[in-house]
Amino acid sequence: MVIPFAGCASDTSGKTDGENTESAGTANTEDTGLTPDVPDKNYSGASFTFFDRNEEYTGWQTIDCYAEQQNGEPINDAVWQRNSVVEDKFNIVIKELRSGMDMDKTLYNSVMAGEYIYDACMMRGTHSSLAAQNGSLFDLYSVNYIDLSKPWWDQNANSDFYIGGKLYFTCSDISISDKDGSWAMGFNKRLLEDNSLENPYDLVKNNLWTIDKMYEMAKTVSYDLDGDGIMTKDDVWGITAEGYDTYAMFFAGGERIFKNNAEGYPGSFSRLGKSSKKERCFITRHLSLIIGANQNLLN
Ligand SMILES: [Ca+2]
Repeated sequence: MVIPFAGCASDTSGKTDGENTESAGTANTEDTGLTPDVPDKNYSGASFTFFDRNEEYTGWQTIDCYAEQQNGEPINDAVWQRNSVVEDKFNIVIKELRSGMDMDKTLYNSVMAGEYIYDACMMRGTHSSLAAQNGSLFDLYSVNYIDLSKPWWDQNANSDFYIGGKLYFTCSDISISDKDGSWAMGFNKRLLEDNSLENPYDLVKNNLWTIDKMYEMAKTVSYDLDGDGIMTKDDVWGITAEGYDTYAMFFAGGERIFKNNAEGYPGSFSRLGKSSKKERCFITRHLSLIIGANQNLLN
């Protein structure tokens, strides 16, 4: 899995109307009382350009901001329909430019050159934070017509990415990438039964589901199935995972790298920061033991 992507808006002229329009023009007839509160205005055919990830991102290229034409694929066609409605409503032309793994550099060079060709960027978290630091992005709170309190903005992302009284990037319903990148944990019921292990659902309900418990259960079921003395793909593993799962478990456990102080700047290192060095080592070691690349970790 991948850390949820941040949708980064880089407005160039205060005409950021295309952001809050996901539901516009759809067949949704339910009146939620929610409106984007964007004034009717004719932008005389002005362009609004998304800067998106290209095929270098394999399964994570952007597919939710722009569609060239309808092709029968549901997401593509929904995007096309949404953009068409917005284009007609505001008399704008929605465009897309794509880039590979150097998006932050491409954006930076463009901004420094005064080109202002990108209006909104869909970049990975690392690129977003670099772009925020090098001055490529606007503070979303300063952009006209973006109301970050609306429910289509991810309030957790707004809160966690807020720094120094500014928010340079966040997540919203415009993207499905963060939903595609949601972490989930499954378990093998037969292995649990065969090993007379506790029911994970009950452990969760009773607030007893911990990293220690998961580790203990995983060790119980892991064994050298083919008896060759080493653990390989042909054996029974208590956990299979990939590297980024470490981060997911870290954050899902309520941990944060830092928390802002009253002035809105990183001021404390929440639970990890308050814990002793010994405790921090313990947590890190456990996460590494469980999720790490060591092939023998559960042997
Ligand atoms: Ca083996």
